[in-house]
Amino acid sequence: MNTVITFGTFDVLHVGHINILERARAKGDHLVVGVSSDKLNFEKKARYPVYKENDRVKIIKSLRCVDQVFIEESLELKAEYIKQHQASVLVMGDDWKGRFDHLSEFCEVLYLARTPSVSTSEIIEIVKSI
Ligand code: C2G
Repeated sequence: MNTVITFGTFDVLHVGHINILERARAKGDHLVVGVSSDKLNFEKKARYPVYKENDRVKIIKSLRCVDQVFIEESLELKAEYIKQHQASVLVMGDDWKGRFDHLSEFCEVLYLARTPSVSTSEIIEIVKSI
């Protein structure tokens, strides 16, 4: 089995999320997704996601391209998660370029181009303004 692992908040799911998950899955034959916890998001972005972690997990789990989902409790545990899931590839969007290069001692590290012109924060702003 060639396991690919990726991480994200995946709040207010949009096509950019689907694109990266489908492209990540195509790098192997089993895709494991670490969905970041509400607490981790608050620490990272000083706000809670719109959708709660259990709902975000349920949504991501329901996607055809996703095989397994767990909650990412800390940004610092990536090496442990990679080993635990025996991942051979880590995929991240290129907004994280360079940030996880040190993990190449455990698996291949790939940064894929983000989908332009769509983001959760922009969707939140649009909805607020309606
Ligand atoms: N993404 C993308 N194109 C967009 C928006 C997002 O390819 N237009 C990708 C991001 O690059 C990321 C994934 O979708 O790889 C999830 O994005 P976020 O939910 O914004 O995740 P983030 O808050 O960056 O959390 O441990 C790392 C974090 O958990 C990543």
